[in-house]
Amino acid sequence: MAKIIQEPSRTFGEYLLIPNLTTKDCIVANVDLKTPLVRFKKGEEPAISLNIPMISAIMQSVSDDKMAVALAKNGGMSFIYGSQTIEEQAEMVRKVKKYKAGFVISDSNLTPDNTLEDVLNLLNRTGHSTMAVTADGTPNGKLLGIVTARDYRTSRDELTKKVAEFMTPYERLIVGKEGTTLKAANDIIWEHKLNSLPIIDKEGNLQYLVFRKDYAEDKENSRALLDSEKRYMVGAGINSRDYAERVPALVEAGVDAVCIDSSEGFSEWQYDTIKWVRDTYGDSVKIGAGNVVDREGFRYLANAGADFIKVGIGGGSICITREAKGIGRGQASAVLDVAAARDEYFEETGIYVPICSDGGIVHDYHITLALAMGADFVMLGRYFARFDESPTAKVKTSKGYMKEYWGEGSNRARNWARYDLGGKKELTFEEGVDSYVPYAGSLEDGVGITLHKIKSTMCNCGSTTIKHFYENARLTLVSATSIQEGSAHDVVLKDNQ
Ligand code: RVP
Repeated sequence: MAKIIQEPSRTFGEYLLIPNLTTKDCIVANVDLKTPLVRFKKGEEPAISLNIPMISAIMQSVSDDKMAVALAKNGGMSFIYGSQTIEEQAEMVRKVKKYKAGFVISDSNLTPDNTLEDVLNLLNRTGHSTMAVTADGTPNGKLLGIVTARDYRTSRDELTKKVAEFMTPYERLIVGKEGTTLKAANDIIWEHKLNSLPIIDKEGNLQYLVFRKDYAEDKENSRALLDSEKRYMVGAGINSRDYAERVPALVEAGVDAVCIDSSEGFSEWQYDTIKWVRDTYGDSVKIGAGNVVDREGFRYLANAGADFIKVGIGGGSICITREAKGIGRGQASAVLDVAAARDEYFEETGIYVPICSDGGIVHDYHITLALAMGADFVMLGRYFARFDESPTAKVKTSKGYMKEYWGEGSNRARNWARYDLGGKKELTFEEGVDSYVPYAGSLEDGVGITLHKIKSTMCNCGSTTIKHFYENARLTLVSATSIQEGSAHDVVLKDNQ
């Protein structure tokens, strides 16, 4: 007979925190959001900790190399999407590991044979007015010149005019040599009143561009998530089908952690994937698994050896799994249940397996609630998709600027490996939608505000660490009427607020 869990499955919006005593040392500046990413034994330190409890979703519309750099700079980690070829994904990981603050790999490149029309199209696509002209049009080809907005006039020049006729040619460029420090590059920029400085290798191939505006990058961000060689840390999504080829390529590219990306992770396929990683690499490759929503799912993956376990089915903003398949659980109930299972497992085995609340974060305070309920960190898709650094187009709509955001189970992404249950290698029905999210500026600004809110609430609850917060948090369920009381009410708002 079917077993019915009598307690309804609940989500974050149904809870509020009750403040605890705020002592005088409990101030925002004293809050430390450091949190474990991977399993560790009682009394030991985890091999990897995050500096902020936020990771970005394994999605085409969220996590590429640019997002990974921006998030690692701010203390979190991106898991680069796996619904692309192994080579493309490994290349993104490599770019993050090779990233040098202030040194940009040129993303707008031309050959001398391109035309002014090509320049304008490229400008439209990337929004970058400085373009490198290389012999083969690649970012690391032989440098032949540079085109900036100062090199052409659309009112006078023919659209068919060749780049070779109006670029600033190599002979007239000031360039830096490979190995130049950011400080030295900036000195050259200032001395010659340049906007950008190409850096070339001994053969004259373009390596990087250094921009005047990036000078601030020189200053170390104290939150940055760095490996032992001071490179940004980055994760990558994998699936339970091609792991024997994908994982070695990612490891070779320098990945710090991989995570099996699946809408439902309580499966023998995940067990086999984790086992293969352990048999091949021992503990040296860190692997997350999921998603699960209950104690049974957690214990299965913890016993398999997962380094962290993701929680959540069907709560994602673009996710229609619950409608399509009738599986899932309210995100708050899932986190509470799995957190209890993690604590029980720790008591029993002395091994702490961190859990990640994945999807369904609508307001910043939902992150705080997830931490209070026992999540060690959260994974966010919609939240990060809104920022400049996400890989998708910024579009002007009647409702203002938007960024595109689509699910991995949508027809647009067609990530069959995430949803397939051993059938044909294709997406048979959609479990996600294609959408817009309101554009929200730079990641650094957005994350800064979110972290400040989380820290403020923790102070209200008398905590300066996530562990203390979880151990002492008091939550209350809210009624539908008291939810109404929570936003502005019984006043007439001014100016369409
Ligand atoms: P959100 O942050 O609410 O946008 O949710 C992001 C999460 O949604 C992802 O981390 C993933 O678990 C899930 N997802 C991604 N694609 C889809 C889908 O197409 N159904 N769901």
